[in-house]
Amino acid sequence: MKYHVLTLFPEMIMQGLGVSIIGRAMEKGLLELEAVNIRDYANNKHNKVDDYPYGGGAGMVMQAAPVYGAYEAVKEKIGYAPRVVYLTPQGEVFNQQLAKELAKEDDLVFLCGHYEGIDERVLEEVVTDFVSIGDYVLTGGELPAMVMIDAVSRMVPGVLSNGESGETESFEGNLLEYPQYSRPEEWHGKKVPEVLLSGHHANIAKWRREQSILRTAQRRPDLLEKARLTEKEKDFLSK
Ligand code: 6GU
Repeated sequence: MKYHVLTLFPEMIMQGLGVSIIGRAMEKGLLELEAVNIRDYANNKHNKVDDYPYGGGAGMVMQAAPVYGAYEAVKEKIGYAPRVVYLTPQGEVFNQQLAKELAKEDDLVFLCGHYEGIDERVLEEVVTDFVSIGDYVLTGGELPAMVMIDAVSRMVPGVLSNGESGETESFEGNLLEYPQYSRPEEWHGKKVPEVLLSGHHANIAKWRREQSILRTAQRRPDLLEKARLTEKEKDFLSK
C-alpha cells in the first residue's frame, strides 16, 4: 500500500506515522508514505494557495489550481487515477468496513484541507470519497488522514503479526472487546477473574463473550442492535 497525502503540513504527516506497528511496516516495505506539499504547486511567486471566498464570509478558501497540480503529480507518478479521500466533516463517517475496503487498493490519496475548505470545483474533479472521522470539528484534515492511515494499514496483509489479529476485534462482530488482565494476580485489592486462571479454554471463551455483550449493552447499545446474538445470549442479557 502506498499513501500519498496532499497537505500544507507535510512534516505533521511524516513525523506522526513513523513509529510503532505502522513505522515497522514501512521499514519492512509493506507500506509507503509520501507527503506532497500543496504549496509546491502554487503558480505564483508568493507561493499563495488560498484566497477570499466568493460571496463573502469568514476565513480563506484553498484554491483549486495548486490542489489539482499536487493531485496530477501523484497521478502521473503512479500511472492511473487512484481513489482520492477528502477529509471533511461533511463526509460519510469512517468505520471498520471502509477501512477494510480501502486496504485493498494499491495507492490511496488523502487530500487535507485547511482554512474554510477547498474550492468545490477541484473536489468535483478529483475526489472519489468524502470522509469524516466523527461528529466534531477539527482545524484540518491531517489528523483525520493519520487516523485513517492507521486503521487502513492494520488491515493490510502482513502489517499485524500472527498474535495481533485484525479479525477478532471490536466492531467485526459489532461487539466491544472483553476486558484484559496481566500480572500480578492481585492489584490494589482487585483480583483477576478466577476463570482466566483456570486454564479451562471453553469457559474462558464463554466468559469473554459474555463480557463483550455486557460491555456493549452498557457502553454502545447502538452497536448491539447489529450484533448477532443467540437466543441464550439474549436471555443472559435480560437477566
Ligand atoms: Cl475529516 N476534518 C475536519 N476538519 N474535521 C473533522 C473531520 C475531518 N472529521 C471530523 N471532524
